[in-house]
Amino acid sequence: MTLRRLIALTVLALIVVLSGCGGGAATEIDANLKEFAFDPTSWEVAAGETITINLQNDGSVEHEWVLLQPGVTIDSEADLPETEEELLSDFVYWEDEVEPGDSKSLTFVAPELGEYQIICAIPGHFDAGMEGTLTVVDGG
Ligand SMILES: [Cu+2]
Repeated sequence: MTLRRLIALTVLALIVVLSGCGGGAATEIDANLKEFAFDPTSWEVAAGETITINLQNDGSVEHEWVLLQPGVTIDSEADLPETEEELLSDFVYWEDEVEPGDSKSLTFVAPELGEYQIICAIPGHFDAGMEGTLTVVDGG
């Protein structure tokens, strides 16, 4: 291998590595859930990207990772609707739940640019502190 070819390959490898970083926005995120918090409490992803989320429940009861719709935030559980049907149609952009001690990897498509509230919608959990933020940035 000539030196010139080695340099060319090195530059190519660097471009591949750097372009994979996408300006800091992840296409794979981890979320650990327990009583009564998310870890971490904030995530950043790129708009329109297919995001893999690795949910892990380190707690002793079931938990949810619920991404609320654009423009929808709650201050307390009293703001949530009475029925599951209304919750899903008017509040939830994407959600899934995980049993205690269990983990799963799922995908969702990141919504438009903005800041989104993440909650656990199981009664008592949001008010106890299960809240986070998903920031959606331009993936460029
Ligand atoms: Cu919970």
